[in-house]
Formats: sequence, C-alpha cells, structure tokens
Amino acid sequence: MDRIPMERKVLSENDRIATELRERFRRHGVLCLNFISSPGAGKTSLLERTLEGFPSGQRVAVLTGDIQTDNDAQRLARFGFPVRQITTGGTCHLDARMVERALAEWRLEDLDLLLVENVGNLVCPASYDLGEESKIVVLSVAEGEDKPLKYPAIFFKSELLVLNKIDLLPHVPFAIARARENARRVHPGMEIVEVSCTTGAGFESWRRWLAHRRDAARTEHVAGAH
Ligand SMILES: Nc1nc2c(ncn2[C@@H]2O[C@H](COP(=O)(O)OP(=O)(O)OP(=O)(O)O)[C@@H](O)[C@H]2O)c(=O)[nH]1
Ligand SMILES: [Mg+2]
Repeated sequence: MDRIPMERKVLSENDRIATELRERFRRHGVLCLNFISSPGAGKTSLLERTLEGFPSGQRVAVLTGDIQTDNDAQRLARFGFPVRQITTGGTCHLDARMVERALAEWRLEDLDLLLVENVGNLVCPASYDLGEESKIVVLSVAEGEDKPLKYPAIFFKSELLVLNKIDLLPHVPFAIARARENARRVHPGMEIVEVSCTTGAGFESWRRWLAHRRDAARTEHVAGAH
C-alpha cells in the first residue's frame, strides 16, 4: 500500500530538480536532448557520427549514462568535445539529480547543445524527466516493429523516433511501414527519421532535424534576452 506514495515522492523530487535544470538550460540557450533506447539500439553510435560531423569549436557536450562501465564515454571522448560518464551503479535510468551533479564542473555559458545518452532501457527512463527540451527514442530494425505498441510511454513522450540500422533491413524481418504506423498510433504525428549509423544513410535528415531544433532554441534564447 505505501509503495505508491513513496514512488510519487521520488518522482516529484525528480520533477522539481528537472524543472530547475530546464529553466537553467533555457536561460543559457542550451538545447538539451535525452536519447533513450533499449540496450544496443545505437545511441552511442548515433552520437559518435553526430559529433564526428561537427566542426571543432561547436559548443556541444555529452553526458552518457551506464549501469557499470565508462565504455561509451571513452568512445565519445575521441571527438574532442567535453564528455562525462554517469555510472549509475545498478540504477536502470538517469535521474535529474545525476545530471545536475554531472554538470557541476561545466559552465552552461560555454554550451549551446547538451546531448544526454540515457541508460539502455525502454521502460524506466520514460518516467524520469532530466530537464531536457526533447526526448529522442532510438529503435533499431533488429528489435521488431511492435516495440512502440509494447513500450508506448517512451514513444508517446519522445518528440522524434530515430529508426536505426536500416542497413540490416535486407537481413531481418522488419516491416518499416508497420513500425512507422505503430509509432504514430501511439504518438500521432510523431517525427521519424530512418538512419544507419554504420553507413551514414539518412544522416542528412537527422542533421536537418537537429539544426532546426538548435536554431529554434537560439531564437527563443535571443528573444527571451530582450
Ligand atoms: N549494422 C548496424 N550496426 C549498428 C548500427 N548502429 C549501431 N550498430 C552496432 O550496434 C551495436 C550497439 O551500438 P551502440 O551504439 O553501442 O548502442 P547503444 O544504444 O549505445 O547501447 P547501450 O549504451 O549499451 O544501451 C554496436 O555493435 C554498433 O556497432 C547500424 O546502423 N547498423
Ligand atoms: Mg551506449
């Protein structure tokens, strides 16, 4: 009986911190994106290719969550942008407090894009607001086109679906039209891009989406400053 109130209390404390973080991000014109997927769908690969495409001097930083290792931070640090690992020690999602702590040594004035890779999990991260502007869910074609129906919360809450590993389509039974239909059944009008992090296919669409969102955040920030 008392499990529900406890959970509510934890979540409302998380929401309080997330709200503060969101206000700080907006005040500094930082676009924060929270990447969520099941383990191995390609979050780190998407971030690697994205960072690889940025000219040096971009005001971008990355936080990456993992239950146990710092493998992803090592992969992402190769591109010369600031990267911090958040090791959750068993917890299946990032929370706003973890993000707040990880940001303590960075000046938000120096950033305009913060990319947050969540722990690989399609369930728990959906319940924890990190103060991000948008959640992005990554689904690979090796996982089955029914996933939006089975894990609706994360597809409903995410602004964009990145359908990854399209290079594998000839080898796996994945009906991409059905996947898109399922995502939009859960989240009408959901934006979807199809990519392969291995070949780079579809990256123009993903980069266009990102550039558009960065422009929007910048415009809002400038407008707010007047
Ligand atoms: N064929 C193919 N493999 C891919 C693609 N993107 C990622 N992979 C592979 O999928 C595996 C997992 O990719 P990661 O980027 O580590 O996945 P992740 O979502 O960050 O995984 P966790 O952090 O463990 O949740 C790696 O072996 C990648 O090389 C793709 O577009 N095509
Ligand atoms: Mg990863």
